[in-house]
Amino acid sequence: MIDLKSIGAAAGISMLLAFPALAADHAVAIQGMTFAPANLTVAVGDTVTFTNMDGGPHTATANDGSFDTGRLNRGESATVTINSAGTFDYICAIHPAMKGQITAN
Ligand SMILES: [Cu+2]
Repeated sequence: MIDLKSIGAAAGISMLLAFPALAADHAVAIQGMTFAPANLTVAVGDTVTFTNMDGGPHTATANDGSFDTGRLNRGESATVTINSAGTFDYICAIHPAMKGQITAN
């Protein structure tokens, strides 16, 4: 595992200028048959990590197919990357009444 913070600190400010902004990771919990937060705004290139806190399995599956965690059992996580701008509605493929939305700018 490379520690980017350590590299940046060692190399000084010029290193920071050479790197594009680092993508952020956003956490979404799946708990009580809901996505929390259900609405999330991210930057293009950011990642979203979904963690299933429920006893039963869930997914986070974009309606347009742009991302899909696949089946997450209890305690499992999956990270997806949001590669384009737009508004992405998603559901749990196992429980389609569960809905969430990610907006990427
Ligand atoms: Cu579900």
